[in-house]
Amino acid sequence: MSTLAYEQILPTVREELQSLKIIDIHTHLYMPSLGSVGLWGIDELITYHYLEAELFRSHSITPEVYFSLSKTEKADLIWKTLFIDNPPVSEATRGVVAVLQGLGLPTAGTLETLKDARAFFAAQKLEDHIGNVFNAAGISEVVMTNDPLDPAEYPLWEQGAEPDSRFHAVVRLDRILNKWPEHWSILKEKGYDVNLEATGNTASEVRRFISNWCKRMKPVYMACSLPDTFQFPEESTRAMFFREAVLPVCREFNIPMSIMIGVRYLVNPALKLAGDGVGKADLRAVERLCLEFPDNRFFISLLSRENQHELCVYARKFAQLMPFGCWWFLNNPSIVEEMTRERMEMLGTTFIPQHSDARVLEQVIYKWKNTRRTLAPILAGTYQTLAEDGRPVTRADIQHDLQKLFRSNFTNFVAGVK
Ligand code: RAT
Ligand code: ZN
Repeated sequence: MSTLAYEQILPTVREELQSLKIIDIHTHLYMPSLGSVGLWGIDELITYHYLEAELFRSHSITPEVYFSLSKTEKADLIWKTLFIDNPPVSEATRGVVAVLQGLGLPTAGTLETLKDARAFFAAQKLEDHIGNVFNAAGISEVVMTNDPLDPAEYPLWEQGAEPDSRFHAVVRLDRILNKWPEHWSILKEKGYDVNLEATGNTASEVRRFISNWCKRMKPVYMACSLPDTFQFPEESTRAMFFREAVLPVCREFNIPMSIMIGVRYLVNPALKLAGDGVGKADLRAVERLCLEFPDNRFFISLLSRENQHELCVYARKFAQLMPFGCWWFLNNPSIVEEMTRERMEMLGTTFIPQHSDARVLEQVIYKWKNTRRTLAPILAGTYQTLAEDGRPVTRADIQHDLQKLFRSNFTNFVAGVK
């Protein structure tokens, strides 16, 4: 294949990014057999917790009154405040506009627009709609977040929820690892010999519980979000479960553990899901995990912008780390640009640039549109500099790298091959 002239590089990257089918490696979307756990539609899009946080900056309603409203009333209020009374210029509000546009719907800031969107979604059949949305977003598969202690979800798995090849499972361990006092009794009721103090057989029984859920869900990895104060090792049930239950099960099933560090949970509890904040983490905990468990692999995403450079350095030291995504408060073009440049400069193409974290099905449309738009000039700039330094690139080079970044870095890391 012939090498690309300097000015062909950006359009070629754009074309290849456009036709690429991406694997979305972390979402809160659900296969249809998990029923109402999966959110979709205009009212869910408008009441996304990223937008709820923005409502309270532009409207005097208190969280208490807001959360007592019905879903439709909440959506009406947010639409009026953030889309009619103000132009939707923030990242999260603009996302709703991009979804409407992506689905061919009107986008103006009027009440009519909301009515039209409601009518459109009311007419969709979920099964076909999922296919249309995946197509519009340019994704082939998504990875779910499946907590075996989520009361809305686990009974459906126990009844044998039908798998769907477009949706991969993940055993999410937040309730066990971060909220043991509130959840140990559920394991006890299910016949596991555990106690609140996590003594006696508790660790081995937690291991048996997680292992049974891996058999049932066939996860591509296990995952947990962790506070900015996360330490390892430490005197805690969490550290003990990591060492004696979670990481051994990862090795047994040959799957990675995903650690997402840096959340300050419920900084403002009144805001509920929208109430979490961010804090800088101590990455020595990650260093110690890598040293103590060289046979485990870790997907890793950090919430604090200040931790990103340090993570790149650690990834250069420990090949068992796979940095992924620009998570949550970092998923804004200005920060995505900075982080992705830094990662490419320090790690080449051995990372996963982004995941959507979509909570509402149609969000994948705007999140992946934004990622493609932000990343194209960054990737092209890298190839242009390389060409200036004497190694012009071909279309095949670009295809090779995009396949790695958005597909095979994930599939290979999950399978444990390089
Ligand atoms: O981005 C989000 O929606 C957050 O609320 C979290 O769910 C985070 O992504 C997580 O997986 O913990
Ligand atoms: Zn998430």
